[in-house]
Amino acid sequence: MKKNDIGVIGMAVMGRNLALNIAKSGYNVAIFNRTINKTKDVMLKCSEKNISPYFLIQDFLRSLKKPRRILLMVQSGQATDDIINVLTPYLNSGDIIIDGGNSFYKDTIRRSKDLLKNNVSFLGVGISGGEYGALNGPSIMPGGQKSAYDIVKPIFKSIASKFKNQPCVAYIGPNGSGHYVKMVHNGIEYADMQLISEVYIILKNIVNYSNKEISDVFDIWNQGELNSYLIDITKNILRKKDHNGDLIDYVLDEAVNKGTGKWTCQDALDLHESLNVITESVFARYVSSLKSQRMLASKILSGPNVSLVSSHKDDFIEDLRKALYLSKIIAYSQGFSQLGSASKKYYWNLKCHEIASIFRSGCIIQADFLNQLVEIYKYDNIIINLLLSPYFQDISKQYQSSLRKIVSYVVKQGIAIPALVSSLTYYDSYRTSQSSANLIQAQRDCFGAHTYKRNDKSGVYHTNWLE
Ligand code: NBP
Repeated sequence: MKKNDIGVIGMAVMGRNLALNIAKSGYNVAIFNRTINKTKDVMLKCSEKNISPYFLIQDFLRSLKKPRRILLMVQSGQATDDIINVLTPYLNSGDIIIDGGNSFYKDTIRRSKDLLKNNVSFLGVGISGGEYGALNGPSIMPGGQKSAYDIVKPIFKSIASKFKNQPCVAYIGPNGSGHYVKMVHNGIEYADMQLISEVYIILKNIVNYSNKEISDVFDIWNQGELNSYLIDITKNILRKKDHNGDLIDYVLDEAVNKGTGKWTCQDALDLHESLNVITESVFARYVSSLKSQRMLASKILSGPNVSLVSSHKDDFIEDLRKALYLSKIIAYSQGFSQLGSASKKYYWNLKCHEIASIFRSGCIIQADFLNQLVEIYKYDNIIINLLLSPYFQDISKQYQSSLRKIVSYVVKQGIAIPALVSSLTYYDSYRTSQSSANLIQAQRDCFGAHTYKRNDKSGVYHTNWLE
């Protein structure tokens, strides 16, 4: 009997679409799901000849070519450990487990170590692009043993999205690095989405534009330097109708999250990375989820009346475009700076130009401006901050006053724009040669004898400040 090239476990939306994508690429695929009805449902709906369903894990594993390649597409966390425990007794030396879920990178490091004891390879693979990407071409971020990656590479290259004919997959590095890059990718995604949603609320509440007019603005912006997948889908979302009018007006304003943004921020704190744009974007989702409290507070707490932009609308919208672009650059700078720190801490040797390069198609944060990142990192993989590269320096010089104008105008209107404000705060903090931290050091030394350094001579000092 013909053996399968790969097995996919987990027939929810991502697993089934990846299995179909792999089968479309000409590979024989075995599929398995804990609840057998989902496997039956895939078979009912798919016309691919080279997909075979299995209802017993032993049959599924027996059907695979050796070394066996098993792609897990199950819920991250306990479910992933559970399925690995189910598989472990049947695995042989050389078999490869590929975790394509959004697993926490420290879990990946642990699982990798555990499985290696039995000579089983473990790849922690970030897969981005949602259900559409899974079916038609995702961006793939594989981490783990290079020798195991080389065995699955042909499959990944066939199914990945293509940017100018180049597959959006690149070996990221050892153990948890692939999942780490996916985690930070998701953190950047949170910031990108939050920034776009702040621009939407400004156009709606301050420019007084209809959804159609806002959509038209995004459409125009999408033809320039802001061109990206997220702007493109936003343009389309704002045009979607239902029987009551524009569907967007009926979507409850409570943003949900699955935790990858939170992990990115937690890790940034450990690495001492200033990740304020992404962190504020996570907090913004948390505040949004307090809908009933917000409804109550809206009746109790006061703020200014919104004064609409009536004259110079075009100038205001152009400032808004520049503010969005500069803020987006700052969010990506922060995310990539975090990748640099993690790379140093874990000795991953991350190649930022390759990471930016595989983000250019198939994934949620794909954007034209990633071409700039690729060029910058090709030239200097360890640039201390993207804002210091000649290209982004230039944009910052030209656009910072627009960001400033937008932030000050909108804050005066009492409309919350945490990500735009954080971008400007970061920008100004980063370019300050003399900050207020001297006072913090003095306070620390005053109440806790924590000592301080001086700017006029070397050494460590303590002063009895209150004497
Ligand atoms: P879900 O994250 O909703 O997971 C559902 C799958 O996990 C089902 O197949 C379910 O089997 C299986 N599962 C669970 Br729950 N507990 C299990 C257990 N103890 N043993 C075996 N299987 C178990 O599916 P998804 O949205 O397709 O995502 C799959 C993975 O890909 C996740 O890690 C997710 O974070 C990641 N991801 C998702 C997206 C996206 O856009 N959805 C994008 C990128 C990455 P059952 O049918 O028997 O309950």
